[in-house]
Amino acid sequence: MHHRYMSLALELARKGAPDAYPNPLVGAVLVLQGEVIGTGYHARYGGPHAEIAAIEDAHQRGYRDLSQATLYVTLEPCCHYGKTPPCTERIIKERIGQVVIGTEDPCPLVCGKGIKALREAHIPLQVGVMKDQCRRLNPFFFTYHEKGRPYGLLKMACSLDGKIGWPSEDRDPPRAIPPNNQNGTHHDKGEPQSFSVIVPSRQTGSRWISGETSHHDVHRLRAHYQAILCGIGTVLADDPLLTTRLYPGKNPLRVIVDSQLRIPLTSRIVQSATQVPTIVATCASPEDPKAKALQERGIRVLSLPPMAKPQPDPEYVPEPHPATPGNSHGFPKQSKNPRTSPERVDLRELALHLGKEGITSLLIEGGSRIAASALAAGIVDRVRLYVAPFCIADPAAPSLPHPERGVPPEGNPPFPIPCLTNKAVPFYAKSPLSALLSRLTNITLSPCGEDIIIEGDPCSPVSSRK
Ligand code: AOF
Ligand code: ZN
Repeated sequence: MHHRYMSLALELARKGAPDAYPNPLVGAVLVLQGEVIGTGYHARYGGPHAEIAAIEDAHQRGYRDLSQATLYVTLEPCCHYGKTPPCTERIIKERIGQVVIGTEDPCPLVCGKGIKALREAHIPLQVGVMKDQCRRLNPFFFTYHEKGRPYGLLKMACSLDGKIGWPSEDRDPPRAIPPNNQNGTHHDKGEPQSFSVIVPSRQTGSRWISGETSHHDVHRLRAHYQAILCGIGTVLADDPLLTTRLYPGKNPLRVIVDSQLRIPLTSRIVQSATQVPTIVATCASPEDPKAKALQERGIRVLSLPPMAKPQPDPEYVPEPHPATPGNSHGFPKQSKNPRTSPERVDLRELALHLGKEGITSLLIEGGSRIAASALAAGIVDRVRLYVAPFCIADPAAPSLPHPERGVPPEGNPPFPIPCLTNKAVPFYAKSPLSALLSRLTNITLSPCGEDIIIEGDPCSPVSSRK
């Protein structure tokens, strides 16, 4: 019985996204003698809380006496004055008969104190009904309060063979057209396609790997996130805007990781910084003339200490990857020769800093390097891949990052993964996509136009780091 009403409260809560953010999504249901007499959810940041909305709804429907009613609420009622008065006071004032709570509120202002206040008012309570679902409803809110950093979603688009772009000399290739459909009609309207190696055609299309539907979906996703992180490599290569212009929603704070302040003053990011809040995170000094020039254009320059470097090793020689004996083109470790690699922004410090500024959700977009660094820094809670239905099949094209070994250098063959038979390892089994997928858990698949969205949580040890 409890499950039925708590499920309804969960369903209601979801309607609050994205306008309730960065507050949690919360739903509430009032039940009297088996009948739902009031429902509510936290619909917008700064607006009434779910419990209050449900109480008002019951009153409007003519139910004034709630002393026999049970309130189901997905999150512990608050007991503090924030943008609204404490829900506990209202629950006590209304003399609500019983309260069933999904999960405790991790916010230090509440955190058990709401439950205590209701107990002290002698209101019968049940806590922890559908606790897991109620926690999973708010990954941003719980990650932020429990880890002190935003929830990180790493989003990338790739081809079936794990390529995230075309070789650098071919920056503007068209979207792929299968070889049996070279007359330019779109492949999702034609015959079922065989998944042999499909060579991108140069006749029509755009430079996007993912399709139009995925492109829209990314803009929708951006509207749900408070901040978006991107590396300078992507800014230099694509000159992106990183806004939600294809979806009605708030633009996230843009955070560009640019350790050496290479961002061009003519880039679209800099040009639009007076309209869209933007941070450039760097190892350069705030006194650097380039930092000053950026600040004059509306950018916040955040100078962070560089990532601690491993001690320089005078005997350093690049190691071939153990899986490719004798192959001097194996993956290098993520940091190259420590004597020559430039200072890099510590993404973990950056995430903690964003947490201190109240950022609860971070969409990580960008190239293989930023993705590999984010995974290694333990700031990725979920990976979301838009997988396009073709292969790029060009060894010189950049690939997805290896979850542990960093970025495969362009031009090198894909790494082999262990194979149970002695047969030749099929092309896909060698793909960086399979390598990344093998390090994800809780995988979900969903169609997105002609692409497939694959999501998963990075396995420990990467995700277990706080
Ligand atoms: C509830 N019900 O529907 C929500 C709660 O600034 P305020 O007043 O909106 O308070 C925000 C805090 O209240 C938020 O950090 C979280 O701890 C709690 N959210 N509590 O009882 C609700 N949205
Ligand atoms: Zn409240």
